[in-house]
Order: sequence, then C-alpha cells, then structure tokens
Amino acid sequence: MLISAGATQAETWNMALAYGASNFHSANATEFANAVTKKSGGKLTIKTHPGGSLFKGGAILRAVQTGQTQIGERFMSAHGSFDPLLEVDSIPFVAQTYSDAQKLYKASKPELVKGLDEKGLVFLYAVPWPAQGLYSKKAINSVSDLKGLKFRAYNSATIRIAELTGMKPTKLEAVAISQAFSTGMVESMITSPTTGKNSKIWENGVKYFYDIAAWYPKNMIIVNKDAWNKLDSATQKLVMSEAAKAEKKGCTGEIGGPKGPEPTRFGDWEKNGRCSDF
Ligand code: PCA
Repeated sequence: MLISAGATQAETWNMALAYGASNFHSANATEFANAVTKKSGGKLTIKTHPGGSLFKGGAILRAVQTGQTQIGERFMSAHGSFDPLLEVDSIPFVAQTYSDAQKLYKASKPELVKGLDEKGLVFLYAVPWPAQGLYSKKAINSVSDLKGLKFRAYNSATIRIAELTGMKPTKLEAVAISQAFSTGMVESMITSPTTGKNSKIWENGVKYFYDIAAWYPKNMIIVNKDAWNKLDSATQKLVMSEAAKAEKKGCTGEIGGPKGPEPTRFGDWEKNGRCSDF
C-alpha cells in the first residue's frame, strides 16, 4: 500500500464566487485561496470561479450545503428564509457606518455560526460591502418620486422597500445589472458604489446616485461540513487563520489608500486603494 491508513489525502476545493474577478470581494477571496493553497504543502488546493461561472449567486448556498461544491461565497441577506439572522445586516438605517456594522456583525456572529453549522455549513469569514445608496435614472426628491419605478431588488428587504414605496421590484443577480438597466428592464436600485462601478452604471442610463448609507450588507464564505471534516486539523487551522486574515483585510474597507474617514463616503475613492479596485 502506498498510502498508510489515516493519512490525509490531498484535497481540491472549487470556490464558487458570484461577483466578477476584479470585484474586491473576489480579489480578497482569491488571495485567501492562493495563501491556503501555497501554505498547506499540497494538502489543500482551492480554485476560484468568479463571475457566477460555477454557480450563480442565488444557487451558491445550496450548492455548498449539498456538497455540489466544497466552498463558496454568498450574499448573506438574500437568505432570510434559510436563517433570519442572515438578514440582520440589511435592516435599513440600523447600522450606517462601518463601525456600527461591525458591532452588529460581532453581536450576531456566534448564533449565526451555530445556525449554519446545524445546517451542515462551516462559516469561515464575512466582509461588508460599502454603504448602500440609491441609484436612479431620474431624480428622486421625495418618496413619491419612487412610485412606479422598475426597481432591481436583491433580497426580501429591498423587495419590501419597493412594495412600501410603490416601485415594481425584480430580483436580479449583480452580474445582470448592466443589461437590465441598458434594456430598460429596471430603472433604479439600492446597492454600493462598488457594484455601480462594476456595472458601469453611468453608461447604462443612470444619472443619479444618492449616498443614503442605508445599510452595510455582507458576503460570507462557507464550506461544506463533510469537505471540512476530510481535512486534518493542521489544515483546518491554516484555513481558519487565513480566513481571519481575509476578513480583516476585507473589513478595513481600503488597502493602501489614504488614511482618515471611510473613503467611499468622502469622495476620495478614486485614489489608489482597495476601494478604487472595485
Ligand atoms: N452589491 C451586491 C450586494 C450588495 C452590493 O453592494 C449586489 O448589488 O448584488
């Protein structure tokens, strides 16, 4: 026998990412995957698949849970029906700064990790998106201006906002935004400057952006529990320590940019930093 009993086999994980390769969440996840691959000494290779190329955003949680793939990243607040705690970061105007959003995350994390574990998922890390603002093809000066607008939604909270303000919601993946705006399928949305920039929103008829900092939603990285249990404890430790690093990097909001207030809120995000990478 070439392999002695009990020896851990080399594992390969395919990491499903919903957002484009240049998006900062994907870039951060790729740095994480490469660090684990390099440092595990051949025991674990993580291959990233950005842009929804392995599974579309909406399918990733289930794909990881059922073991169709081993690891993935998912927008948490789209899954309130899976676990209501996943939605807590998208309650409008509860946390309007990165530091308040981090407090909310810390308070919800222990129960959140437990809930996912009970459903066969190992939680690795979470990173917030920048503040969510309102984009529109026409000027919005009061709530009544929203009435009748075709609105791109991404979770039940945004659908509810549309219902309450008289907009017509359509749930769409981020990768579909450009086309949806350019064809007139939608004409408003609430999302980050990151996603606006990734979607080249100004080229698709959107002239107005309102920096309302309505909430800071997060993406989480999750692993299938059976895949996790195949790793030896040294490799599990390595994955967790690289995950903690990735979370820290992702949560600083900007890497290598100017010091001071949160950059996307103060108009200096054109400078050389994480936020300018979008
Ligand atoms: N971008 C993602 C989720 C939150 C964000 O800022 C999106 O619009 O789908």
